Amino acid sequence: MSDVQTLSASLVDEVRSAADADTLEAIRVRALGKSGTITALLKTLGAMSPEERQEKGPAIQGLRAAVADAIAERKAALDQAALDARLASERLDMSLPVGAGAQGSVHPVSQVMDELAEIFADLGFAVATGPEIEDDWHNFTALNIPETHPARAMHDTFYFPDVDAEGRRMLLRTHTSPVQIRTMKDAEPPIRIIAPGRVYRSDSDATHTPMFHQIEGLVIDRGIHLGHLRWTLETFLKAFFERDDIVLRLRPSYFPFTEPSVEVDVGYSIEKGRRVIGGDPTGPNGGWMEVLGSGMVHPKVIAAAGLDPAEWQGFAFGTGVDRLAMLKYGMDDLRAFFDGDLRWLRHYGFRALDVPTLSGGVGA
Ligand code: 2U9
Repeated sequence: MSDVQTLSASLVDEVRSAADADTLEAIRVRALGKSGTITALLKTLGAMSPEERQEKGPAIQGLRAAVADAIAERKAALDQAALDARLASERLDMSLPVGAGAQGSVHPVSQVMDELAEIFADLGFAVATGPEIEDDWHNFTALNIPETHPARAMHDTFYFPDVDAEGRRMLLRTHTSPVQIRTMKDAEPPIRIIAPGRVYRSDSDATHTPMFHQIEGLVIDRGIHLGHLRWTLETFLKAFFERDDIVLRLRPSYFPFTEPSVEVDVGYSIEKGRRVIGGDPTGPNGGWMEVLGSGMVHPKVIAAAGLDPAEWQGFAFGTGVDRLAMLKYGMDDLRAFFDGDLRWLRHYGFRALDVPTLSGGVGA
């Protein structure tokens, strides 16, 4: 029996001084593994006479339990030490002020997208997104844009050379409207969404870049009319430009996906020698600026998305996010948005912690 006691004492000693998890595991395998010393002792019990087993059994079982307990205890201590070391080395003090050397800023496009999401969330709109690589059904056909429409011409749309598995032509979406088509097909009305994102058109000059950002909105419900459209856009523009004296002018227009279609102008005026959105557009040097396209969703578009146009009506609108940013924050060259020039970003960028909120003033 003293053999068992000696073995127990020496194994428990070894376990207690194991410096790391690997050493501990090696001891466990050597003692309790398939061909371990304690396992071998346990096996001898089977060959013993009942009397001998009664005498030696408790000692051998006690040895196994003592070593197993010691291993569990040591393992817990090693795990705790490892966690403490990790916590100490990975510590982040979230209460530290952002230092003078703080790097990076929020791009005006991201800032404006966040502002728009905040404003429309307050009006009950969810944000919807979809793929930038689309097929021509979602991008054109469902939106009542026939094969012969100029928007489908090669010079406007970036087409991929191959068709997809179902034989559809693939393209870079030219507007975010396919997102609304997908939502109408997937969700039950009523629907209130905005769809912000990148869109692509083969066009490039001082006011056009081949990629730009759009935001579109869609409301589908029963009994929706132009009055809902007008109120929504007026409420949005007042919140976005942070002024109450915003006046809207709705002009008849044409888009294939809306009927009637309306272009929305916003009044501007001159304040302290600068042109600003808001104020009296009929005053000296005041005027109107087009900011949005919109209209009542065409019954053919409602039907293409699988809804009954006799039951469901809606309005939709669209505008350029980059242009909204330029109007609000005073940039004059669209191309600079995508140059990645750090001096421009430092000048026009926003601090990462200045998250737009309605209560704080969206563009605070
Ligand atoms: C669905 C139904 C209708 C979205 C709309 C406009 C008018 C519009 C452009 C203005 C200039 C975007 O920045 S721009 O290029 N947009 O004028 N967009 S109505 O109409 C939709 C969309 C989806 C299902």
